[in-house]
Amino acid sequence: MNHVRARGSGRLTTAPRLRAALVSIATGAVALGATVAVASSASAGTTLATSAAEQGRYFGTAVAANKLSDSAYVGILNREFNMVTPENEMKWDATEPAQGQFSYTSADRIVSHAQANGMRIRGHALAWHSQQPGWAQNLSGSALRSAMVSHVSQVAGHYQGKIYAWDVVNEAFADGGSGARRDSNLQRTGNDWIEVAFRTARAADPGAKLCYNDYNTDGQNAKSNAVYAMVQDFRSRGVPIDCVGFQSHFNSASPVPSDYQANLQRFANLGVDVQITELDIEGSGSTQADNYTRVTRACLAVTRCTGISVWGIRDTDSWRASGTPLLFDGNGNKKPAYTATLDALNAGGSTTPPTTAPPTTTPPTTPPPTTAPPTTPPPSGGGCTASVSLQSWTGGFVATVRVSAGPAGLKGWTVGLTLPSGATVTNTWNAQNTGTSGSVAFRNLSYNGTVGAGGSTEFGFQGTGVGPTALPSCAAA
Ligand code: G2I
Repeated sequence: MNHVRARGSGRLTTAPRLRAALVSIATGAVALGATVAVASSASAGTTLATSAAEQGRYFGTAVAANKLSDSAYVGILNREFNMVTPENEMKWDATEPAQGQFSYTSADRIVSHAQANGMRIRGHALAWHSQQPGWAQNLSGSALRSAMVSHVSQVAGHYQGKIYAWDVVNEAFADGGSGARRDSNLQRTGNDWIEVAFRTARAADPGAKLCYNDYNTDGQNAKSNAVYAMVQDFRSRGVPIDCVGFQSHFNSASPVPSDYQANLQRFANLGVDVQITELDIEGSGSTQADNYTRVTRACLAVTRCTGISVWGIRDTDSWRASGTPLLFDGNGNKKPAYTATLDALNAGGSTTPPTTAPPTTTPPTTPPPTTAPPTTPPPSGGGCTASVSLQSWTGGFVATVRVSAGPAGLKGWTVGLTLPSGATVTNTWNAQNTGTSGSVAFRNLSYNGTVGAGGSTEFGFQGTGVGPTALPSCAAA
């Protein structure tokens, strides 16, 4: 059975047919053989990026565009990291300094650098009470709401297809025990501003994971409980949210919480990815190193923790440089915290080797039964299967379709889907559709037709009306 890990596997409490559609739908099943248990062995990664990749994670950093001319900085960046977050360049004040006039030069420099060096990009941040341009600070009510929607749509649209995950909304909850939303001009436009931002971002860049990002939510407390309740509510109502970012700015006054891992896990259990988005830990030496170890281990222990980003490269690059919170010193030398992080990545997650000897079994003395080869033709579908996961809301949906190759692999594929009456495809990515209602066919593009044996690829589409509930068909080209 296909396992759909894509967004949209969240619970819907509306119509049963929608609920049914959330279950992975597969057809044309091809037996893929026995599951192979992969034991994770000790590895010898020598950089943060490669060691994290061996654990199925990324390792990222905040990047400042004006440092891309510093060769020492770029040398470390290119060697150690495979995800970048523009530290300030994608914020509202940077990207829309005058209303309706967009300025992408600095952010584009970072995006180009990342793309040229095989790094992915976390977008930061579309809607935030802070670092708003002056003109937005002076707006309120529906004028501000429209300006926010336009901003989210324009910026996410500009970077459509280039962003791994967007911090759609940043820091929207109050500190302390109230569990309330933070008061801000955005909050005063109405409590639904957050979900409106997420829906707008999804429409503008359906392929990006959409995250809520905050600080002081790293352990279980009133603030993180409030975020948790929001994410749970969004998932139940089909508001498109895929991930939660935990900034993880730590120091002695705000240490790594004892329930850090448990807190990541409870969010992951809501069906979202979790990411450590702005990690820095003030201090030095082995104390700092131990804290980095704890954070790294916590992420590795949570399957849906997809990666870790630190908030800068060298201590001198940090927004709080005097606290020396990063992995490299001002001269670019690796600190004990670096070695501890790398070691924790290389040690992997819950891979403690068994201490008991494996049971010794006497080999069977009778020959194994010989089974005749199956006489039934392989299931239809020409060597591929397709499964759909849906993100639905009243009046619309986003469908993510996973195409999985059978044992022969694929050189091209076509997925057929029947849409319920009244549904229309408005936007497709990573595939070309023929038809927009009724029976719709989706064909691979030039870059994703070839899929190795047992491998898979994803495409998606957005539509109005109710999303598909019928089984998709899949055929190899
Ligand atoms: O404050 C740490 C981070 C907390 N979470 C959200 C992040 O976006 C935030 O990043 C920091 C940047 O690291 C700073 O670099 O956000 C600050 C602003 O809220 C950034 O500081 C700003 C200064 O306030 C500006 O005066 C300066 O022009 O950096 C700008 C560019 O250097």
